[in-house]
Amino acid sequence: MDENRVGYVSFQDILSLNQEHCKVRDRQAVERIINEFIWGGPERMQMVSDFDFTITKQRTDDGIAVLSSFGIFNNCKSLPPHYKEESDKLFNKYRPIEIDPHMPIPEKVQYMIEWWTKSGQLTSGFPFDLAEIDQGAGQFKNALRDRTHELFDSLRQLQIPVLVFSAGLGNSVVSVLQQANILYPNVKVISNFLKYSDGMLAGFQEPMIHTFNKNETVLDGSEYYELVHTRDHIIVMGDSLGDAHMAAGVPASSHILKIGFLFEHVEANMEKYMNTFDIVLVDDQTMDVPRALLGLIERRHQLRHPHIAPNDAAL
Ligand code: MG7
Ligand code: MG
Repeated sequence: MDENRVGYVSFQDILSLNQEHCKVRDRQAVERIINEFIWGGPERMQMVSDFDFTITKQRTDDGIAVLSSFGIFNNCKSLPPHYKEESDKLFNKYRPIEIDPHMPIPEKVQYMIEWWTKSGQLTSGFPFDLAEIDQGAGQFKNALRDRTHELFDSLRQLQIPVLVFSAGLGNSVVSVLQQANILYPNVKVISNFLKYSDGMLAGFQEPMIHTFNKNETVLDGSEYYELVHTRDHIIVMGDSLGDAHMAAGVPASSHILKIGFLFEHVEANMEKYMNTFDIVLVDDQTMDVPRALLGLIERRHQLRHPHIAPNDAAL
């Protein structure tokens, strides 16, 4: 990408990237990739986003804690008496392993498979009305990052496919997105969905999506892969270090821009986040940065295709 090319955008001119809480390790690399995105246009873009605490907020204005997608399920009233207790036991055993900074990933993978398997077994053999999830999820449709609606509206207008990729519970994810009115046709949720057999819950549907296989390799050969495999300009968003690898499995020539939302233990985590994500947003509870990037892509697109949006061409 030629810096002297007409229309080349410099890092310093993108206001949202120059905010104090927006940390970028390699400004030149980010500038280059953003210009590739702008020149490639919406046709070559796709977005891959985590759900829990990425589409939902890490911190709300009213201080109400946001439940995770599994948390929404665990909070349902009709679950068997010991369900929550057993589920908490599993969480207390496996969660420290999931985030252990010392254990090698291959070793963790075994434990994660164990966790999701045991959780599936626990989530079996009793009736459950999905309306309960809708009820719980409804509380959190207003706990999405500020201007999430605007972001999803732009993505829809530009016909950019969005993959919401979650190792959590898909039924909760879908319910929140649906009740927030952002589950547009260009949005696809890949996650763990409840399975039923003879009117009873029977664990989760295949394939199991856990923390360390949450990437586009699990999509191989799927319909979604067919839809996006030619879209080699990818924005990835997440709040956990593992989320940075969600676009693994796409062609090696792809340009991937990784945005990480950092909130907890900022000091202790900063170095790892900076080494893992291209852009690290510290306690940013908005979608303003991804929106700014889409805005740049959209503006150039409209200038090239003025017949598509004649009224906005002057923006
Ligand atoms: N996570 C993974 N599993 C469970 C579960 O069975 N119950 C609860 N409450 N949490 C679980 O959003 C994905 C995250 O959810 C957690 C099987 C893991 O920490 C995982 O990263
Ligand atoms: Mg998350």
